[in-house]
Amino acid sequence: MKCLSFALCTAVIFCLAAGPAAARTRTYYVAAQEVQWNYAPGGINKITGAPIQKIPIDFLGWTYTKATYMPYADRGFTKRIAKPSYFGILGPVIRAEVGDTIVVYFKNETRFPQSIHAHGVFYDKASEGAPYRDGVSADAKGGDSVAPGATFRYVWRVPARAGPDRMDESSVLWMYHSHVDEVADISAGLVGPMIITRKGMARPDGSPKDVDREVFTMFALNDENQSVYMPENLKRSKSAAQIPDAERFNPFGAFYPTNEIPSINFFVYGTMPMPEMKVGQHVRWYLMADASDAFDIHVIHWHGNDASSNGMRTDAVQVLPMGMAIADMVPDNPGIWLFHCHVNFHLVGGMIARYRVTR
Ligand SMILES: [Cu+2]
Repeated sequence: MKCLSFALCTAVIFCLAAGPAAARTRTYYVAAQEVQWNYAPGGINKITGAPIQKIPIDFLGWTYTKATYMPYADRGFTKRIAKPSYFGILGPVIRAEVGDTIVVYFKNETRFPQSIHAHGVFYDKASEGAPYRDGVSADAKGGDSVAPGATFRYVWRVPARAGPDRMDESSVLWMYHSHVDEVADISAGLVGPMIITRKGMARPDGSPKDVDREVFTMFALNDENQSVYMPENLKRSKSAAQIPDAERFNPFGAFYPTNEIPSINFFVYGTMPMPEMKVGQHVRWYLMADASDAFDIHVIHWHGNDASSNGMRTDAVQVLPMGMAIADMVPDNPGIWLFHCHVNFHLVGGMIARYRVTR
């Protein structure tokens, strides 16, 4: 009996000493910047090999003035951190483990007021990133609208309710985005992923220990008509600039649909660089849908391999506007495989990419 008590005490002391990693503050530096973004770099459909054409009529081409969240390594915003090439203009991954605190220094380098509004985590009014009448004075809500050239420090706590629940795997996907003029800001491109990992399950960088490879994708019928930069983009095309306003905003007219671009990470027709993975790896796909309009419903489908999502085996995951889903894949089938939306007009319009599995 004495021996058992001793063993028990030793085990408890060992557990207390080893314990879960101490909560930490994870600091990020993110700037909003304007970019000239080409949805079809190279101009060749990588799925068919043919030149990419805009259907039905080309008014503005494939390049638009947009905005992106760009990560930096320092508070002076001098050392830019490279994002994976397949991210396009998707914002950087912000990570934390349950119990941590996230601090984001946000610098607005665009010409319009912008913000960061985070889903899922705990914030006070200063760090909500969305202006509206809530009975709180503007002085106490500095993050709601960050002026051009200004910097704001967002603080988000990561309580248990921001992390995995019973049906979740070891990490949860949230989004963050600008919310000053929500529709115009997101349509401009200011959106990105945030990953919260279960307590005790995070590597030092915050990624889940039980996952070998993470892939992040945003499916968007990106509505450039609603972008804060549309007036500027319009000036590029004489024929587009001459279209009367009433006709320009007619969703069933000749012009409007040509600026709704079915893309994955802001790429069309296979021009997204291929995410790479190996046979047997535990791959976690984070799947997001944009909020551009009511047609942002997507059926995300993989060829070649299947996945487990929400505890069910599938090769097609559905997401609604601003929906977030996770699918875990252990590829057993090497090769280059299609990865596309199964909504027909999205697929035909360019919402298609590839991924590569190697041995
Ligand atoms: Cu779709």
